[in-house]
Amino acid sequence: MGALFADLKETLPDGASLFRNRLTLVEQREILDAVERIMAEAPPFRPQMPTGPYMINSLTNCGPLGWISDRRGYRYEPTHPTTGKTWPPIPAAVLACARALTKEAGLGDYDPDACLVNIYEATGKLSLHRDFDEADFRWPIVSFSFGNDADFLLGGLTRGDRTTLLTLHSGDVFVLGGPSRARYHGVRRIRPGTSPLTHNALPLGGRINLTLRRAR
Ligand code: MD3
Ligand code: FE
Repeated sequence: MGALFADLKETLPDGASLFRNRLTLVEQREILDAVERIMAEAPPFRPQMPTGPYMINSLTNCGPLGWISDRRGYRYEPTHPTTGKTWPPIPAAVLACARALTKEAGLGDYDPDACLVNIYEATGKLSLHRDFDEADFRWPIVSFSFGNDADFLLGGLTRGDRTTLLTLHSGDVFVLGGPSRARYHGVRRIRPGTSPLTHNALPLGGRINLTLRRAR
């Protein structure tokens, strides 16, 4: 019994819902087509952190607000740091999927105003952090994964808390609400050759992650 159904439902903490393989390959390609257009209008950049070093992954944004970082700090801005143009809109299919799944997760209506596009090269990673540049943590974050698998770490409310390793696959959608919204998390590494998906928007051996947020 346990063996047959063990991997059908993963045990996740309160407020975290992982919708495995929610997007078909066709849907993934359509969203990456939209990401490619976003990148053409809002070129990916590697932000400098307030502490000095540059981030490992490049990023861009879509939606009314975009997350940026420079020597002055982490924040949301309505315009791209180098082009000065407003960010392109969030693709309708992404918004619709995020709204459907937050509802399915029991988290009610969702009205995100920011979408961060994280671009991982084959060697990309993201150190353990919390997302707390947003005004109201009652809004969930919804994450979409594309390309190679990511070894993802979900921690607790304190940096030193033990972490759980989850592998995020292309087509997975992760909803983080409730008390899990404030958890530490990070990406330990990308697993090369784990996705059949190739696309102009995807770095060779890499991965793209979209996170929708309500920033203000
Ligand atoms: C758990 N991105 O952009 S997505 C980030 O795969 C970020 O690119 C990772 O962490 C990535 O800030 C992880 C899944 C995710 C996003 C936000 C969370 C997990 C989270 C917020 C709280 C707890
Ligand atoms: Fe994060």
